[in-house]
Amino acid sequence: MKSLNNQENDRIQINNIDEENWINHYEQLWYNENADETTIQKEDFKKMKVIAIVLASVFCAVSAQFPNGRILEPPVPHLCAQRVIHERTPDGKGYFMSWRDANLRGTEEDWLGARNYCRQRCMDAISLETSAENEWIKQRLVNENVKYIWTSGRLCDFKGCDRPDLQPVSVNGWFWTAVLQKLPPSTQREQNDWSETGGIGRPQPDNREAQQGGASENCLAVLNNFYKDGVNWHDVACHHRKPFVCEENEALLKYIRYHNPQLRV
Ligand SMILES: [Ca+2]
Ligand SMILES: [Ca+2]
Repeated sequence: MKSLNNQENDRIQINNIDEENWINHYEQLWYNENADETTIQKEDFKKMKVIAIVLASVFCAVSAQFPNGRILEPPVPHLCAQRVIHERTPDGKGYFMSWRDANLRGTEEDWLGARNYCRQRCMDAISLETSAENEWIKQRLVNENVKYIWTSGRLCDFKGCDRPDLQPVSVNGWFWTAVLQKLPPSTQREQNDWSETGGIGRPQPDNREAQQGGASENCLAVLNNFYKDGVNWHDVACHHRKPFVCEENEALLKYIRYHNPQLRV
C-alpha cells in the first residue's frame, strides 16, 4: 500500500484578473443580499468568503479548460437535498457510485459531465487525498467489477498554470480540482498511486494519446487492471466516458445550507 501525501496546506490558487473580478462581483452580491440584516455573523462571512474563493477558482479554472461554452455547474438546492448516498466512510462523508444507481447504470460521462452530475448534488468527483480513501475505493472497483472511474484529478494546463511551483507541469501540475489540492510530484512514486505501465508500456502519467496524435491526457482516472497492471491511477484524455464516484463537498454543502436555511441538506 502506498502512502499518499495529505498536503492540506498546498492549495492551488489560480490567479488571474478574471477570477478577481468574479470574486468581487460575488462578494458585492452577497453584501447586497444581506444589507438589511444586522446579525451577520463574522464567522459566516469568513466561511462564505472562503467558499466564494473556492467556487470562483474552480469556476475560472474550468472555464479556461472548456472554452467551448460548457461550464462547471453550480449546486442545485433540491438536488442537494435529495442526493443519494451509497456509502459513508467512518468520518461521515457520503459517496455516490454511478454504477449502483438504477437510473445511471450503464451511463458513462466525460470528466466534466461526471463532475457536473456530482456538483449539482453538492458533491464532486472523488479526490483521493489519502491512501485509506484510495484503497477503500479501489477495493470497491475490484469487488463490483468496475473497469474504471473518473476522479476529480486534473493536470493544471490552462491560464494561471505558469506558476513556478507547478513546473514542470507534467510532474508538479496535477491537482484534485474538487478541493483545489496539489498532488505530490508524479516522480515521487511512493507518494502517489500512478501505474508503472500503460498503453505503450511507460509509467503513468505518460500523455500517450497526445503522443499518438490524439488529445492530451489531462484527467486522472482509476483503471481496474486495464493494462494487467492492478488497480492504479492513469492520465487519460478528458473526453473519454466513464462511470464515476461522487464525494460530498463541504464547500458546496455550506454554500447551499447558508442560502437555504429552511432546506434539510
Ligand atoms: Ca477525498
Ligand atoms: Ca496515460
